[in-house]
Amino acid sequence: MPKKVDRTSSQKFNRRHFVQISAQGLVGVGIGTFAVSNLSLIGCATENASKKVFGACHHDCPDTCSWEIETQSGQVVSFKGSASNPYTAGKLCNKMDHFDSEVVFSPHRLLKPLKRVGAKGQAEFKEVSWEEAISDVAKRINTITSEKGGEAILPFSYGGNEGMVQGKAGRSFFKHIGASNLERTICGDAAVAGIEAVNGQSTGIMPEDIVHSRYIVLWGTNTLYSNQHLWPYIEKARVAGAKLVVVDPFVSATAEAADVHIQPFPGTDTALALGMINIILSEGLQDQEYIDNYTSGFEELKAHVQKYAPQYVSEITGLEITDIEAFAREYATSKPALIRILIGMEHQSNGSSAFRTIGMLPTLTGAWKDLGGGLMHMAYELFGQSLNYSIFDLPEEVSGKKVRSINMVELGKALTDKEMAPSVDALFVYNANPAVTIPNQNLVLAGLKREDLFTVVIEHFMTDTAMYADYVFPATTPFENWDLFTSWATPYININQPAIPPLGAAKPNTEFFRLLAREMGFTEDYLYLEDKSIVQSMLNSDHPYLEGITFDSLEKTGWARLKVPNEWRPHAAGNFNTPSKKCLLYNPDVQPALPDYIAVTQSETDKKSYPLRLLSIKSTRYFLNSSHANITTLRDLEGQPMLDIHELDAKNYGIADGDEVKVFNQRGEVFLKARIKNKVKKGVVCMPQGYWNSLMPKGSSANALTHDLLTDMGGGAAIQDTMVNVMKLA
Ligand SMILES: Nc1nc2c(c(=O)[nH]1)N[C@H]1C(S)=C(S)[C@@H](COP(=O)(O)OP(=O)(O)OC[C@H]3O[C@@H](n4cnc5c(=O)[nH]c(N)nc54)[C@H](O)[C@@H]3O)O[C@H]1N2
Ligand SMILES: Nc1nc2c(c(=O)[nH]1)N[C@H]1C(S)=C(S)[C@@H](COP(=O)(O)OP(=O)(O)OC[C@H]3O[C@@H](n4cnc5c(=O)[nH]c(N)nc54)[C@H](O)[C@@H]3O)O[C@H]1N2
Ligand code: SF4
Ligand SMILES: [Mo]
Repeated sequence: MPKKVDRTSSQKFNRRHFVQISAQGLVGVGIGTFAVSNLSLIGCATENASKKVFGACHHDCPDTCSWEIETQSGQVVSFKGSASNPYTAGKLCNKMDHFDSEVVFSPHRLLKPLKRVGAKGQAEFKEVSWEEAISDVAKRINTITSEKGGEAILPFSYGGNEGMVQGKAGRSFFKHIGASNLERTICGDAAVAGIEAVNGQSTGIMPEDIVHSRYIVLWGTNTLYSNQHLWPYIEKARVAGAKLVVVDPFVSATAEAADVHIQPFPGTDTALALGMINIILSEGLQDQEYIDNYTSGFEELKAHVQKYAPQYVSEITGLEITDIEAFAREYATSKPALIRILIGMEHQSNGSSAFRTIGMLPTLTGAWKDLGGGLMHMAYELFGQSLNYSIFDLPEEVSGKKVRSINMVELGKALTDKEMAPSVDALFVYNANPAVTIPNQNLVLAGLKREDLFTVVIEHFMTDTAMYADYVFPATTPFENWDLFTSWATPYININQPAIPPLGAAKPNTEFFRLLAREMGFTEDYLYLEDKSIVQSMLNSDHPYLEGITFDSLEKTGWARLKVPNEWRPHAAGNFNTPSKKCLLYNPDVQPALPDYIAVTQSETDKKSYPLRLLSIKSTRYFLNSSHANITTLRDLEGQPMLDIHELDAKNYGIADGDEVKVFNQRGEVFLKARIKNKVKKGVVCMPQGYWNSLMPKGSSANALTHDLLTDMGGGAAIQDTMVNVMKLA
């Protein structure tokens, strides 16, 4: 049973999952049971020589740090960031500095397949062999597919491993069996849909070029925590005279470090950007020549923004008119002016429109013409264009198979919907921890509790999701497997060579699916691709961005920067990725054709019951989403989660700084301490996302409150469109 966590004892955080060895011979999961002795495991390696291998961080993080591992007689003797990579510059972040001891060789790591023997969610398992476990899974899948069809099976994987090999594992297998398709939209899709609606693609300027910028807007992104390796470049620009503006409804660490912090109400950026356009156009601050040459729909936009007069925008955003005007004027008249957008801001019902509108600003001012001017967003399209993905090609009858799609944001609904035909009867979770990270947590947990749901989890740790599994399989870490890492926000590519053999009975994700395919009697070659050959094949490309970058060269250097042109000004002369090559200020192919500020309406009763807007953001410095939130050292450094509340709201509720409070709504409740540091505006509260439910009082964390509403475009998660109430605990 989830025990009430004594939050004064860090020990408890680690011990939570470890069920006592019972008289019936059940084994506990964790401490001691599968203890990995670093020395005993790798001490038996036969290799005596010293070896250096290259790798990279597998996390869903824009930085994709390069690393080097040295082994001696098969033992890891050194693990560090690669100093040769100028971007990540030999520094891993505080979350990953001790990845070797805190994850790879953690005594809590899962190293044996486990079979459930207790009730769902009780984390009572017994160790089984791979043979037995795979055979059982195969039988169950065969039964389900023959009775209900492949669509009764749902793969659920996300960015826990971003590798081209371990991240994409299982995709062909699930296509082959005709499983339901998972729409993987929780991170970035809404942002990208917004930018694509204007520019046709999301690649903007390259990260290092921010040093040339003299007016930098970090719009809805917490660079100091979430994109740390960009920060030194921002500092360089500041030393050279750049002004730094942060737009964020929360006083993030980055907002605190900025020259100017603009603090709108959550989800109102579309109105703010439309208001800025109104001011820029009415004051004639636009670059009309650039607009005339490289855009379409200018007149429609000009007419549209009339209604976003400063007064109206001030009412929506809660910003002073003078601040909105100053921001618009400074942005339009400073050169080079750069807007850095990333992802966090998309998690609003109007989130995609916010990106879309902000995406128009550099076009209207002609900022794209300057080196260091324009928009900085993603970089993954560069890899999509240049790598060779043909190894993943499937025969038409497999790839073209029509199957239903299930949006990952709506996992709770999909698992509990009684009308759904066929019902989801088997769930495969890997590279993800949905019990913590998916909105409407209690609905997700209700689904995971279903006795008739067969759940398989592949993991490093006994996560809150794995606790509900019927079978848990131990996964390797990047120390133990091959991979190739592209990056979603930099032009750097990394090879990942295994440094040591898999620990215990851990296997790469890919191996799990090869074993399952074999057990199910499938013979198709595309189900048996070898990890190393995937890396080799993807690099086998003559695209100019990959000139001189080969499997052999990466084996020697570890990383490489794509050979994109040195002076990267993608839209200095238009050249947008739209059919007309123009930036689409008005886009009739998208609904609505012009972005508008549209807020979610609440019923009058709900307004009274849940008057506060909740932000649950990745303000954690020591966790990466829910990853690492189980590691005592990092958890201690991060401290307890706090609810930020404005002093006037606190006063209203009779809450003092440090009081224990309950935050609640229709979906759930979360218990934590209040912090009154005015990091949010009146009417807004904020708590961190990432803490494991099982390590929180009464087993629930931020997503117990969040809404599983979708964003306006891109099928993303409007997680931050959540209303709550707060109560002081006696
Ligand atoms: N330390 C750490 N680093 C991480 C992660 C982590 O969990 N911890 N997660 C990784 C992942 S998966 C991702 S996607 C990236 C995300 O990196 P970012 O895009 O930087 O995303 P977030 O930290 O979610 O949000 C950034 C800021 O957006 C603000 N925000 C929320 N709503 C709004 C809004 O309506 N308008 C505006 N203007 N701002 C808003 C939040 O208050 C927050 O401070 O970070 C990655 N890096
Ligand atoms: N309230 C709220 N919710 C959010 C967000 C928010 O800002 N607020 N942010 C959202 C965003 S942007 C994202 S990206 C999602 C992230 O949500 P998830 O993708 O669920 O991310 P993690 O919590 O990091 O879980 C990744 C898991 O993968 C496991 N893993 C790592 N490597 C491997 C491997 O090689 N094999 C296997 N089998 N497993 C591996 C890790 O141990 C970890 O448990 O959360 C979203 N949820
Ligand atoms: S989490 Fe991000 S910053 Fe930290 S090591 Fe990994 S890629 Fe680098
Ligand atoms: Mo993300």
